[in-house]
Amino acid sequence: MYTLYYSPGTASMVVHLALLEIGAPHELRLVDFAADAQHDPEYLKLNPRGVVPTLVIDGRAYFEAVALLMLLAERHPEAKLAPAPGTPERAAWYQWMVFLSNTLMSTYRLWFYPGELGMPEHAPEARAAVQKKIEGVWDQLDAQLATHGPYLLGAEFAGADLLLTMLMRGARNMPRPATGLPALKRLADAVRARPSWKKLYAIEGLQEW
Ligand SMILES: N[C@@H](CCC(=O)N[C@@H](CS)C(=O)NCC(=O)O)C(=O)O
Repeated sequence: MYTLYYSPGTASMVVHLALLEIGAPHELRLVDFAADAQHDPEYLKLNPRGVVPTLVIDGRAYFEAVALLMLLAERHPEAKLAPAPGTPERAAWYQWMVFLSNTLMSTYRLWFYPGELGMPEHAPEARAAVQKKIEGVWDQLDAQLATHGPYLLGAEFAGADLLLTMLMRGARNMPRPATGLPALKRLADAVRARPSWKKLYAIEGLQEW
């Protein structure tokens, strides 16, 4: 049994999607951002940075969405969220998981939380720099998918595609949404058609995108 601390439509989505893809029994605990529950002292004991997701396994809490996705893929190989260990596809899977974490996820913090840049609101140059970095990653990914897609690993869907689609969703209100690029949109459409995506929308009460 897993316990996932989540907030609808946030970085916890990818872990929730993985649990649904696997069909693993799990309990959901809402972290109510409106009530600042992510900074509740009890929650901070589980997740010291006060963010979601947190996944509790056998009474022990773990954090970082991409690490949790990797962990679930490893614990449930039958769900095929990752290619078999030791294969070139597995190597590419590690590559893209870490790439998405290092490039988009870390930069999203700077876009959505200007306080992390030490400013209450973005100075125009800071906003432009963060936007440029994100858009450069979309261009790279679109080129990758156009030549080696339709999925990040080529012909086969994997957990990295759940992560990428969640991140595309996060960019839906940015000046240049990722789905404006054709190969990225094709991948997003394929992932949004999956039963896990639809089920998550129903459970988390999401509508847009
Ligand atoms: N790198 C972290 C990022 C998590 C993160 O930024 N979560 C956001 C939601 S998308 C959050 O909890 N924000 C609440 C806050 O910062 O107060 C992870 O992957 O777990």
